Amino acid sequence: MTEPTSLPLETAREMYRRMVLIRRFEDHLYALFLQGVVPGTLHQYQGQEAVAVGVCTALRPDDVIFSTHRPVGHFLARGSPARGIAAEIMGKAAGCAGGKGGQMHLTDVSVGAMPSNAIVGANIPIATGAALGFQLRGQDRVAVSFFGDGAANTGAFHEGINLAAVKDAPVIFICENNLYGASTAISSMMRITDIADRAAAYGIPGRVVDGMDVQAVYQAALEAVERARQGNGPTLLECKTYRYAGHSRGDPGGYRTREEVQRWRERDPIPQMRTLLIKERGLAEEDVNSIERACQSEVEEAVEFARNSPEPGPEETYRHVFAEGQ
Ligand SMILES: Cc1ncc(C[n+]2csc(CCOP(=O)(O)OP(=O)(O)O)c2C)c(N)n1
Ligand SMILES: [Mg+2]
Repeated sequence: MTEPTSLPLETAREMYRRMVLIRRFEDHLYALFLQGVVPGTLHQYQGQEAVAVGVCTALRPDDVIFSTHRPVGHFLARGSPARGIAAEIMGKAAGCAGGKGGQMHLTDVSVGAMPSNAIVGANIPIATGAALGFQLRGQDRVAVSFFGDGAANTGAFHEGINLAAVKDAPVIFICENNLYGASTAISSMMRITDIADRAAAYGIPGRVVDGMDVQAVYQAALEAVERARQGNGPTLLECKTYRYAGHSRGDPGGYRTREEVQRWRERDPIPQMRTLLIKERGLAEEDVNSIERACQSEVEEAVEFARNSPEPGPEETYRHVFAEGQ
């Protein structure tokens, strides 16, 4: 595992906390889903935590992120409260989108997490647009687009990255290559092994990153963010990662072998970071245990809050359809 000596202990500790929070949240939601408490479906993020946390740790509060149908990890990593996310997933009025978005359409502009977009690839040109807005206003803010390997085969990927490249837009493209787009293996969708190679076609840097190593993701993201902030344009980072769950609830993931899942689980980013904090950074095991307990309580409290919250009233139906005060 990469261990940059410059990483402050507090940052490493916080990255661990956020990864554990995501894992506990997703596991808890899955259990509730099986009990019939969670409506709709879930697209879960277990296994990919190092990507969201590594990238979001490299950002400033005034930067923005654009997410996908699998947004929970990105939102928790960005600091959006677990309560609002849990309530949104349960369709409650206290949800971060007022209960009208559901699991795939989280939004929390207060932390720079723009409305997540379930149309595969669609946030790529939108993030480019936000970045061009920052550039036109002379701001040194950056936009991040998270998307999957499947999205890398959409027209929006080409259009969004190409435009960002020619305009030197301050945007970072984070491709989370988890080897599958729903049940389709990447090997049957593209001839190349590394999606990062596509960056060359747009004349921008492209890098492959170990998406199971939170510090490696953080370092790569930090460089890309600095490059964008200084006006030198976008970067494509391909994070090699894996989702432990099926594509969505109801997908048992039978298109993957047990051995493959096991191989990736052996490289789980959370125990890796736990070991590093204790063995290399000198954190007491009890400190790490207390981080984990605090995450568990935060998740349980958020879910309890969400379960006890009311649904949105009928008067909410037409709110947020048109801009108010126009
Ligand atoms: C344009 C579009 N086509 C198809 C779908 C249905 N769909 C939802 S998620 C998904 C797979 C996306 O795979 P990937 O981009 O690799 O993201 P991952 O689910 O692996 O995170 C598909 C095909 C969609 N939402 N949007
Ligand atoms: Mg995928």
